[in-house]
Amino acid sequence: MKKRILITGGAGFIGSHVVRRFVKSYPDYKIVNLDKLTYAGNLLNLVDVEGEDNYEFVKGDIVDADFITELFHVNQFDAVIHLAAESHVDRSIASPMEFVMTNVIGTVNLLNAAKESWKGEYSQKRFYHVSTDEVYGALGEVGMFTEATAYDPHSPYSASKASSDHFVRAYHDTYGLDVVISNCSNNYGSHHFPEKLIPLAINNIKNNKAVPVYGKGENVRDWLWVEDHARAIDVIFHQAKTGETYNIGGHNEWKNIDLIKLLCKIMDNKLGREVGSSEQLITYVTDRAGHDLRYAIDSSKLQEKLGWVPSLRFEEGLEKTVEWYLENEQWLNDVTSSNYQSYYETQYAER
Ligand code: NAD
Ligand code: TDX
Repeated sequence: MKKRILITGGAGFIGSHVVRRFVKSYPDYKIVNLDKLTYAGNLLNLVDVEGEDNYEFVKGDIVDADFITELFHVNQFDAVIHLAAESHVDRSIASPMEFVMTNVIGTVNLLNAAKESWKGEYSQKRFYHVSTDEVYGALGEVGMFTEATAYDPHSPYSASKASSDHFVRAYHDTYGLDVVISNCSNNYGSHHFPEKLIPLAINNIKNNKAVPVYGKGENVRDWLWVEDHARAIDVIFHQAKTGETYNIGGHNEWKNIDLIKLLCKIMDNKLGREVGSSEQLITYVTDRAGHDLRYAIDSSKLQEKLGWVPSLRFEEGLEKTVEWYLENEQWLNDVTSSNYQSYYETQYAER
């Protein structure tokens, strides 16, 4: 095997796309997927690669420092691609401590294990930290986040991700660890857990349930096809210089309400419903606390230096996404039948 790569959070939404891409594209890499299998981790996301020789799944918690140290000792990794995180903003408002533990302490545990295990060979190793555009805070009507934008996180989620980014950079500056960070905008696509806006709306429209839109629906997000994110991670992992940061985004800004209306149209069409019927499910609910108005990513550095460009138009990607959810009813039933239901009831009961 040419490289042994630890991918954390590989059973989650983006992680499963990254694991699939690396296992299939690099048969000479050994991919070890470490995941705690929280409510968001689902091994059904990876059934198509679970039998591959170059793939191994390990269940474990990045917050457990002894376990992480031992894992590095046994596996002698060449690189880490770190995606494991608590990722949902609303959950971070309800329970911030879990975000501190996994996103901050978990990341520092991984950095410590890499620092110790890779001593004397930092230039041949790489620690890739996957982060978010939310660390930059919120934009007004104009402007975009660049790699030089100052951090200004507002939610416990984005504050925990910002903190982890700072630790990753500190380990580069202080100890010389080879690190790379990317900050990506909102992803969408298959295997997205239905607590997030797009899969939640698809699931609710399908079941003729209210589609909750926070506030007036005027917040803007910049949406990227998840497979384009996985491809960007591949390119950056292999080509970025040590210590570099790359923004990843789709140049694809949508007001939430416009996005939901487009989704309603696609769903009416796919479900053979009368045009306009799904829109009647839209229900305005109490706004998210500290709700960032607008995110927009300037990804020109990635496009110009490494030649990455998004591959799909949003309308096309959204239609493919809807098709995936309608064709994978069992997946949706499995994830909505357990813990998720009680979370859903608590989250929306008071709105
Ligand atoms: P997700 O919630 O779908 O998946 C997270 C995965 O991490 C799950 O499989 C979960 O079981 C695992 N995990 C959580 N805590 C763990 C722990 N303590 N130890 C080991 N594993 C643990 O998240 P996602 O949307 O796939 O996001 C992946 C990464 O990408 C995160 O770091 C997130 O901040 C970042 N990101 C996400 C988006 C987005 O739009 N979803 C955008 C930009 C960046
Ligand atoms: O029911 C809802 N109604 C609603 O109006 C939900 C769940 C969300 N929203 C709004 C809030 C946001 O403006 O839709 C927008 C998107 O919300 P989320 O899907 O929760 O995503 P967001 O908060 O933007 O964060 C996502 O993108 C950046 C991911 O969850 C993060 O992990 C990533 O870092």
